[in-house]
Amino acid sequence: MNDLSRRRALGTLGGGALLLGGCDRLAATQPLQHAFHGAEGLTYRVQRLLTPRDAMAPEFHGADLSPVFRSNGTAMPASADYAASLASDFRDYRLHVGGLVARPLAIPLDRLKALPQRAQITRHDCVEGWSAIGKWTGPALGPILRFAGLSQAARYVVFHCFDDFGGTAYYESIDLVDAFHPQTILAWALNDRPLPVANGAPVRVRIERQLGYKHAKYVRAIEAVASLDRIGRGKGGYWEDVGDYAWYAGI
Ligand SMILES: Nc1nc2c(c(=O)[nH]1)N[C@H]1C(S)=C(S)[C@@H](COP(=O)(O)O)O[C@H]1N2
Ligand SMILES: [Mo]
Repeated sequence: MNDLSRRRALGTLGGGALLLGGCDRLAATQPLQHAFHGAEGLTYRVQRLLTPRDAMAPEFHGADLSPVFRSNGTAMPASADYAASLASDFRDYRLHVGGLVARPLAIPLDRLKALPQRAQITRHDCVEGWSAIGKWTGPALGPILRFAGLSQAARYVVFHCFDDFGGTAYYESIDLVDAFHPQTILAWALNDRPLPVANGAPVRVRIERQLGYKHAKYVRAIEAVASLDRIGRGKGGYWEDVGDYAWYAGI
């Protein structure tokens, strides 16, 4: 797709009602992560030296797809809001993009599907020791942030989810290197079908260079922030705060 048609497709974001003005321990499979546990900045810098952060995650072929892409963590968010939205086939769903942006967005599902799409067959690695290969389809996150007018002050992107664990909604965050990585997409399809509820319907993020818990399911809102200090307990994600997982979970 050339720049012009990309801009046109993104232009559709501006129309109509759209613009308004929101696991357990680290497994032995991650020795590096584990060794530097507690020295987050160091892990991050070491990883940066070992692999360029903009390198692509390996992509696979149709023949490699796992027969079943298992679900992990929440398989059905318990909130009444979510149930109502699911019952209406997510017709009332809006992906909110806010925080440090010039133009907050509320994007309906059909608009997300009308944007330029990326499809990728990748391997998902969960720290609990399982992997699965799936095909994910959705728009890249970067152009959406750009369209929203991401502020110069923004350093991180936070994903707020519909599901909660004992009253705390699941959340995750990434830096702008991952936010603008071409394989970071807002997936609404798994294996060419709308995302099953167990895998995060209607929208889940794919951050292919990081471990499974970073791939927030049931995304309700995306918030651009300058610091993670005021998000949850400050470590940038539900499991980071509660389970002491590493914020940077590069693979
Ligand atoms: N909102 C939300 N996102 C989540 C989770 C969750 O429980 N809630 N679990 C995480 C973990 S630990 C993994 S491994 C993957 C599992 O994705 P799947 O259910 O599609 O296999 O989602 C991640 N994202
Ligand atoms: Mo996981």
